[in-house]
Order: sequence, then structure tokens, then C-alpha cells
Amino acid sequence: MQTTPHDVLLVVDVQNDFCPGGALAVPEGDAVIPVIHRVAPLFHHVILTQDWHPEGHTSFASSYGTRKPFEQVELSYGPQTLWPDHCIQGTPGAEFHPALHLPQAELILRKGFRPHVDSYSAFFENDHTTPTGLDGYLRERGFRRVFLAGLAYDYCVHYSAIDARRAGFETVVLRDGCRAIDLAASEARIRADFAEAGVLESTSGQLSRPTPEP
Ligand code: VGL
Ligand code: ZN
Repeated sequence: MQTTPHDVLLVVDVQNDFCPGGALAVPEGDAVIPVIHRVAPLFHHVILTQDWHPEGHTSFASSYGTRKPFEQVELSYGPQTLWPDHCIQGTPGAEFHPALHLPQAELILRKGFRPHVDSYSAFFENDHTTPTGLDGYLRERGFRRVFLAGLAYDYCVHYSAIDARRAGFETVVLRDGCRAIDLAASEARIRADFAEAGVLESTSGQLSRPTPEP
């Protein structure tokens, strides 16, 4: 699969709190970094997302007193999994992993900053109606295809990929460039969602150098 100038690499939430030692550590989360570094030079354009919650965010179990992380609650917009406090604005856990080196990134899209709505997708918040603005940005930039890598495969990567495809972009998830919070519980469902939506899965080794800029 050859990359083109109309492709963009969307690097999802490679932040300290999602890596080993972090507040919501994804098993082997930091293993995505060398894969991302390998594929990034094949792209003309790279965008980063950053989970970016205020203290007391509605997705934090600690905001409810009696709830524990990974329980589900019903919020106004539907079921919401509760998480340990993570990616709090301005804290070290919210920073990108120090080994991630992508100075060429053209946009850092922050999400999850509304106190009462969580945001797994880089396109829509979990109410499925509040846009982040990414669709308009990508469209205005003339991108046609979105490649995704990062954390977590079963949450932000999953929902971002589905929404990218629904927004009309060709969408490819680079499977070896992702790690999951709980793959055993979610793999079959994600595969089915991707197939139904028309999201493709590929691997970093399938990518080759871009065609020259016209
Ligand atoms: C994420 C859970 C909570 C993610 C963010 O980046 O996948 N997961 N917040
Ligand atoms: Zn979050």
C-alpha cells in the first residue's frame, strides 16, 4: 500500500497515562512508538490527538464517590465506562510519552475537555453529536485517507476509525501500531464494527514510500 500526499497519519493518545506506569496503562502501550516512528516518514502529514480532561471529569470513577474504575454508569448520553483519573490537563500523565518524537506533526487535537462529556472518538464526543472539528479540518486540508495508530485500540482508535470512515474518508488502522486496554473482551466486536463500517486493517510493513509531491 503506497501512501500519497492526500493521506494523513493520525497518532492517537500516545500519552504517559496510557503507557506502562501511567494511571490508565495500556499493556505494552509504549510498544506503539517504534512502529509509529517507522511509518511516520512515509507520510506527508501527521496529526496527534491528546486526551485532555479537566479535574473531576464525568468519566472518572473518583467523581462519583461510590463508584470504582471500569464500572459502567448511565449518563445523559448513554452508558459510560468509568476510568481511573487520567490525562488531567497540564499534568505529566497528560503529556505525550517522552520517547515520541514527531516534531513534524501539523495539528494536536485535544479532546475530552468538556467536564460532562467523554470523548473516545477524535471526531465526535461520546454524545455522538458534539463535533471536535477534526472532520472539517481534514476536509479543508484536502485529505482523503486517514491512517490510525496509537492507544487504545479498543477505545479511541476504534471509535475514531469508525467516525473517520462515516465522515467519508478512506480509513486504515495500522494494527501493529496499536495496543488495547482489554483486547480479549473486545476484539470480535471491533473486527465486526470495522467490517461493517468499511474500515480497513493493515500493518506497518504493508506501507511503502509516498509518491512524489505533484
Ligand atoms: C481512552 C479511555 C479513556 C483512549 C481515553 O485514549 O483510548 N480510553 N480515555
Ligand atoms: Zn480519557
